[in-house]
Formats: sequence, structure tokens, C-alpha cells
Amino acid sequence: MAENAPETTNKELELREARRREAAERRERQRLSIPFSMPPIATTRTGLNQQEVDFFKTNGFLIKEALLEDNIVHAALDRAWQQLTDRVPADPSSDWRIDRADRSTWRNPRWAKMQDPPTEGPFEGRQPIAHHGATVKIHDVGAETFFVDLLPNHTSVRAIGAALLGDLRENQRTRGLYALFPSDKTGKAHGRELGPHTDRVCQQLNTCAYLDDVKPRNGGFTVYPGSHRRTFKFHETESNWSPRTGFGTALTEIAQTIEPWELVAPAGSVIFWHGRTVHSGGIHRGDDIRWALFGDYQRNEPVLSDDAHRAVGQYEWFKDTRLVENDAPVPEDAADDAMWNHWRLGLIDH
Ligand SMILES: O=C(O)CCC(=O)C(=O)O
Ligand SMILES: [Fe+2]
Repeated sequence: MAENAPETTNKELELREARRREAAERRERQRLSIPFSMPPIATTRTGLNQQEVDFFKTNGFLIKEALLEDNIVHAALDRAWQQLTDRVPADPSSDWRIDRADRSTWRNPRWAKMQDPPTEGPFEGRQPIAHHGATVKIHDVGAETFFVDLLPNHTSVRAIGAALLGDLRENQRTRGLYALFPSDKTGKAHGRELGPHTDRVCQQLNTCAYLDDVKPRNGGFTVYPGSHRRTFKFHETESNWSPRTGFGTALTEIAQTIEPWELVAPAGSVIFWHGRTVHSGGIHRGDDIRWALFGDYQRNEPVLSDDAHRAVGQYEWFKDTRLVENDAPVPEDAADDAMWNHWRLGLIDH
């Protein structure tokens, strides 16, 4: 047995290398995103008209521009900076430190090496703060009342969430502050820089609030319009992570055929996105930090226990979504419109 071991290891290494090459080749063929601003279909800032609902159904997302009030968005950005400067560790071997007043420190951040995720306790499976390269996700702060009130519990955001999805489960938290930093990257943008994926656990309706203006090529949240209608059919059930054979191939095809839209919008805008929408962090060639707060909504229905999530490897404490106990099956030959069977898709008239 012992003399076979090195051979097995070599085979494994070869296989891993082949898989890595394949993934790199797939990425080379990913389509490049285009910056996208919401067309002027809204009639009011906080309302929801038929055109907006239709836009959501067709594209899998909707931007409500400047839905959050300026003063709370400013306060949120101040808190975000406080978190960043006080809590996200810089590489101790470098003298780089982030400084809000000095934009030159925003480019190419040098964070400390991240610890492995805890295997137990309140942050089981995911670091309370994730920091690597140009990405920082401050998850733990997402449970503060301030941020829950800012997004999922904000009257106008919640009203739109409920109008689209139906009666909502009470929210406990947001996913936290997601920042994308400027880097040294120059040259032509390429689709390989995107990381198209869908999120797991239970995906019905999600939100993303911009805490600062997001200009083109400054990391705007990037969506694959219409992808929700394709990925929906590649799941066994409506909302829970339940990919069918072929899901991976469908995802690759989406990344290579649909032109992704990088969402450009002013501070305080809220993006509502269908949970099956393929998405990615955005391409960044600019000077700004892309500051976003992500949230989850789901219908008020019975959900599984934490242990049931652990049993299927889907315990994710930083998300405010839980596997639905009685998730509706998606027949393989489901009609296109069947994906909206349990949605309210109502209007808000003001
Ligand atoms: O930060 C972003 O724009 C995307 C983040 C994301 O998709 C995720 O964390 O699942
Ligand atoms: Fe995601």
C-alpha cells in the first residue's frame, strides 16, 4: 500500500491541475459586464407600479433609486468606516493603514491574513469578518438593530418586499457590510474577473443597499438579467438550495451567453433581486470603495432547525434565511410562469 501512495497523490495532483485548467478556460469565455442604470419606469420613489413589477419578473431584479433617506445613509456610511478602521486588521508586517481622509490608502488594501473559520460557537463556519484582497465582508455587525432597521425593517423596503413576495418572515439580521476596494488592476476589463454564482440555503428575495454612490466600473453589484428564469428550473424545489443535474452546465452557459449588468445607482438605492438570479461582485477600475449592505427576505412559512441545516452542510449564520420545511417541488416541465405561483406581485399606489 505504502509504495502506491505517492502515485495516487500524483494522480490527484494531475486531476486537480486539469480541473483548475478547465475552470480557467471556462472563465476566459465569460461575458464582460456593461454598466447599467435603471430606466426611468418608476412613477414614485417608494411605490411599485406594473412596469416595475414586470421589470422584476423579466430581469430578476429591480432598483429603487435613493429609496433610503440621505441622513440614515450618511450615518450608515460613518458606521461602516468606523467598523473598517477599528475592526478589520491590517497586515502587521506592513505600515499600510486605511484612512478615510486619504483616498490613496484605499487602493490595494493590505489586510492581515485571515484566520480559519471557527468550527463552533456563534460564528461557526464563517469568520465574523472576512478580508482578502479587495474584498471585506463585515458580517457580524449585520445583526445590529441600526442595520436591520436600515434595510429589511425599513418601512419602504419592507413594503416593496412584501408587495413582491408576500407576508414576510420577521428579520433578525442583515448579511452585513460588503466593501469592494480599488486595486492596482489596469487595462481592459474582462469577463474572467467576474465570479458568477447563486447563493445557497433558501433563496426567495434578496436586497442590496448602496451606502454611497456607485459609479460605472467601481464594483457595482452585477446581475445576469433573466438568469433566474433559467436557474429556477434547475432546482428540485422552489426556494431551497436543491440543484438538479445540469445546474453547473446551466450556470456556465449563463455566464458565457448573458451579458451581465453592473448596477450603477446613487447612495441609498436598494436593489431587490430574485434569489435564483446569477450574480457577482462587480469589475473595479475606479477610485471608490463600493459599500453595500445585503439582506434576505423570505415568506413567513415554517423553516428547518439549525441542526437540520448542519446535517446538510448549509448552516450559514450570517444570512437571514432558513431552509423552508415544505418547499414546493418544481416539475421538470414546469410552465414558465409557475415560478411566480407563490409570489404576491402586487402594486403600491403612492
Ligand atoms: O459584493 C457583491 O457585490 C456580491 C457578494 C455576493 O454575491 C456574495 O457574497 O454572495
Ligand atoms: Fe452571492
